[in-house]
Amino acid sequence: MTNTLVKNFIGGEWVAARSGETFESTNPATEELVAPISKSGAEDVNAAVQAAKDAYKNWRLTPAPRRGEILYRVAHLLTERKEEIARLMTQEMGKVISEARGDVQEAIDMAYYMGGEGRRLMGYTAPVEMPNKFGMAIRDSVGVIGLITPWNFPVAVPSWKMLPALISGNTIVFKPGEDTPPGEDTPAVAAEFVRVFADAGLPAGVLNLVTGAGETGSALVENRDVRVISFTGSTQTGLSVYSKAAALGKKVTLEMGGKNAIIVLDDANLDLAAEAITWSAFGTTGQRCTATSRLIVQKGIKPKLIEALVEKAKLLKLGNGLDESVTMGPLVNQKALDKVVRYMDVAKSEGVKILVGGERADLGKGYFFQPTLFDGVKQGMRVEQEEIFGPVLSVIEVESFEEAIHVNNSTAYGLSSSIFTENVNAAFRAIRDLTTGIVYINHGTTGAEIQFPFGGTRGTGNGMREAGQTALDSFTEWKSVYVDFSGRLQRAQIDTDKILGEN
Ligand code: UN1
Repeated sequence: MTNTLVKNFIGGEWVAARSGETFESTNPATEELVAPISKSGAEDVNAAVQAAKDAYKNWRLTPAPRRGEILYRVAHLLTERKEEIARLMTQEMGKVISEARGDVQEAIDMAYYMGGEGRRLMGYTAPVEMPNKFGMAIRDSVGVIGLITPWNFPVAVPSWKMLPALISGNTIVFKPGEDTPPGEDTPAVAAEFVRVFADAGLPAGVLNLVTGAGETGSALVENRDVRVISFTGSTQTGLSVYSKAAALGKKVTLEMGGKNAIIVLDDANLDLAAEAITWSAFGTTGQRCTATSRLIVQKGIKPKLIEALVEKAKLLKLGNGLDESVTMGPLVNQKALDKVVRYMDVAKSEGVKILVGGERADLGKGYFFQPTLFDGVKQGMRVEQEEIFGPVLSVIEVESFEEAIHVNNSTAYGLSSSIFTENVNAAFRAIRDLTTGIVYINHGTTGAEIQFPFGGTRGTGNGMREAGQTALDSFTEWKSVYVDFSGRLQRAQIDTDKILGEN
């Protein structure tokens, strides 16, 4: 892979950016080059959109079960190439290899799930008010879909968008990675993911890839032939995409930030909670939108739980994620590391106590930061409200169940939350009262499965959901169909009484 230029995939051809410009994708653990990448501009994006528009003519008419068969082949090829793609992912964005395999597995799961949807894509019929008349609502494709996806789940998250969009008969222009200067962070793995679709027999132009930075994404959002934008990434970029797309009347699916919490009540299973919190807070180096960044803990259990968490944080092994014994990789780039470092000053200025971590981890190379635990955090502090996106957990002590729920719900985000308790009544009250899109009982805040809706309330999104059946809502339009076989004019709402008893 190394040193081979990663090209755009447009109309079934791998082509360099028309400007000839490139940027570099580097390994965050070693700071070595992974690959040079094509830096695309509006002309590349527009060519990709045109290719997608041309391919749509046939793809929308391809029977959905046939489209599903291609998705099954995608699932098979991804299974075959799982290790290869996972290794490239670890090299490009740093997550440990076992997690990278899980990322690819999530796309395999989605390919099977949406492949099966090829024989469902269900609409519905309902009775109509006139005799000799039939009514149904069917899901229709939309056209060209624009995808803008993040680097933290470089295969799983694009798969949540691509697979439902494709099975529904749409064509795609895919722009991976957020606009982290100087470009995106996972273009090489995105290209290998797209190659799987091409090798599975997806017709030319149905899925197109353009790599680049912020201006590439803007060109996609601004192209009038792109009717839907599906975005996952930072709140700042997401809101800017949303407003630009809204001005052009586009449908937008947004998945943005999170400030997820685990609540631990006094009656919880302590060992289980400690293990789950460690995984949810420090897995993927805290760079999941579902990562736990707040621990809301009842007073009684707090001392023992904190002791267990400090112990576990110290046992994490930092390093290059390709080493199977490593349990925490680096942050994705210098900018992400600088942000985490800045939050240590914020914490100090807010009077927070650092129980463990709090500093860069010096491994010679790479963007490593120690797993960090903040104690004495109060609801409303910046470290409690803002998404840090690193291995940093704030501990907030509470007196009661009610206070825990209140603290959990008092952030600008609403993606996922969790509660550890052995009390079934408390568990069901929590399900009722936690105002996030995903709720876990006795399980950390990460680990959503693809057959259920994924997304959040408040500032996390715009009310849309990914995955599950709800994914189809982003990529289809409803078409209501009325068939009158009476041979005469039957006016709905007007001729109903007159016709009563006739057939
Ligand atoms: C994300 O963090 O952007 O639930 C996605 C999880 C994963 C997906 C996370 N299945 O943590």
